[in-house]
Amino acid sequence: MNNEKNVVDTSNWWKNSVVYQIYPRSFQDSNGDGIGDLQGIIKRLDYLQDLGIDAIWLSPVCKSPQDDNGYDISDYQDIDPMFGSLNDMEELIQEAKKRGIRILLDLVLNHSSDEHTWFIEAKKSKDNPYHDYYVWRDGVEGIYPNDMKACFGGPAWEWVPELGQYYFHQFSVKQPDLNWENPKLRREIYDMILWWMDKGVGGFRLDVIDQIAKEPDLKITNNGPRLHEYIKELSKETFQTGNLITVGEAWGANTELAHLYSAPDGSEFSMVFQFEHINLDQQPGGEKWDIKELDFIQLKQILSKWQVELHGKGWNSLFWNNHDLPRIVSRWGNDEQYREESAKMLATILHGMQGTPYIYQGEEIGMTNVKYQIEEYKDIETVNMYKERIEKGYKPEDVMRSIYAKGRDNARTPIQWDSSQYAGFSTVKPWIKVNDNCKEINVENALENKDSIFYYYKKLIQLRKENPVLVHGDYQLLLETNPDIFAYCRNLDGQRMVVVANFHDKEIPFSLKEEGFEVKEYLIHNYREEKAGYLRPYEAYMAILN
Ligand code: TEU
Ligand code: CA
Repeated sequence: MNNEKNVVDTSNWWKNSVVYQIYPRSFQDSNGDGIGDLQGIIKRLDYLQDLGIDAIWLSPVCKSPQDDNGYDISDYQDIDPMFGSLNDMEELIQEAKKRGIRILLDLVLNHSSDEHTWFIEAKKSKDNPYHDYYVWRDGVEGIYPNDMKACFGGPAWEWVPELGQYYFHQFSVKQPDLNWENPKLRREIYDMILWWMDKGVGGFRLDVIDQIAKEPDLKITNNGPRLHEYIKELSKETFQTGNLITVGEAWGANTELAHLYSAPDGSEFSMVFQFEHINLDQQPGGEKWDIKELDFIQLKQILSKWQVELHGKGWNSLFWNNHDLPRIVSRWGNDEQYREESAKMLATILHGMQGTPYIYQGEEIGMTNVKYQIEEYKDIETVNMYKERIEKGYKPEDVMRSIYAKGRDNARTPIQWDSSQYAGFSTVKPWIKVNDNCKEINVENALENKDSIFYYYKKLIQLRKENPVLVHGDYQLLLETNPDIFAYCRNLDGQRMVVVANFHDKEIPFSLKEEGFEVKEYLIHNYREEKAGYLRPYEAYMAILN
């Protein structure tokens, strides 16, 4: 076949790629200390190659006191001994490459650890050359520069008595914000990134990148006035010199901003993670812990808006999960009676869209949320929030309900490789408790069952490689007001594909024919055959139309 669309466009290799996210401390322990590590990842590369993914996004493995599980970096050019060494990292990059897999690093550039030498120096005196690497305000102890709050609780300002100054931190006290206004700091960051590129990494995920241009005096956190100026400079000095995939985390993105972030001229990133759909089960004006029922029609509208508005003008990232979010099968699927069906249904909706899909570790076997005792939670966000809300007088059972629904540790329990005591993750008690359901839900079982969620994901990844309509086709939402069905078309050069999904646990009368469509070929289907005139609970498929 000599179809122009099938010519591999290597400069945009990430357009038909699927990225798998690894949270290293929970993936695979190799040395029996109960914490996942780089050698553990190397051991599991064959599994990932079998799944068919193109790249791995590694959550941070650089040197860190682990106040926020590595999102507090004390040396950007070294590996934390907990995870291994620089040699292990180089081995991982090479071993992954042999299997056609690229390694993306997580760049945490908004803040460093307070144990970074930059900060240790910065604290020494106001005229230390590193002082201006961070954000300081003169003041008086106890009278904060303003009332800004940190993401993980408490004020966003921390007093340093030796200097008579406060430093600004959007996250924990141990995560001082870096001062992007300082060109010396920016240059130092670019050199660090070039050093990693030289080691052969395939790209980067940029942590809270929309917060680097903060203006604390104006109480601006994300989307600061100089944000895109900084990103364009960063991109030009680093990424644009390589054939990389870059994805910025941008909680404050809307579709217009995404046109800048993911501009086809490559002036910023390949794409961004946006969170509009992720916030839909949160009470307006509340925090993520203030939960409400998902409005399904709104979910369809939001995801469809992003599809339509970025088509030809930018590029979407597609995800339900990451290390900060609850497990999607528990959140918007059904993790009991219809775990397999609903996990596949959610995957079908996402992988049918235009953009680069991300699979979070364990999603491909339908791992679920957990309900632990409060003492068993490790995440700084969860632990601090629990304390804060209990002090404010919330009922413990209500706080726990929020944690079960939204706590970040839902995503951070060890990967369930088999049914042994510690799920094949480790030979000793892991740093965080294993989900009890590892007896049934595990990789070993998934690989033995040809109808498993694992093989469904494998097929979805393959379909993106084989069907240009999935990569390049435009998007059109169908049945907009239908309260149960998520359906849309993708079109490319006269070829038409349809995705149909029943989002709920009841049978819905539905016939594609009556909607005026005729199936030529099913590409994938989470039930063995059709039931004429109906969609069964969580039934979903992709089909090429006549
Ligand atoms: O998360 C960004 C962020 O804003 C989170 O605090 C998010 O609001 C929260 O997790 C939602 O529950 C990034 C990283 O993904 C996260 O793991 C880090 O803790 C955070 O930045 C600080 O680096
Ligand atoms: Ca280990």
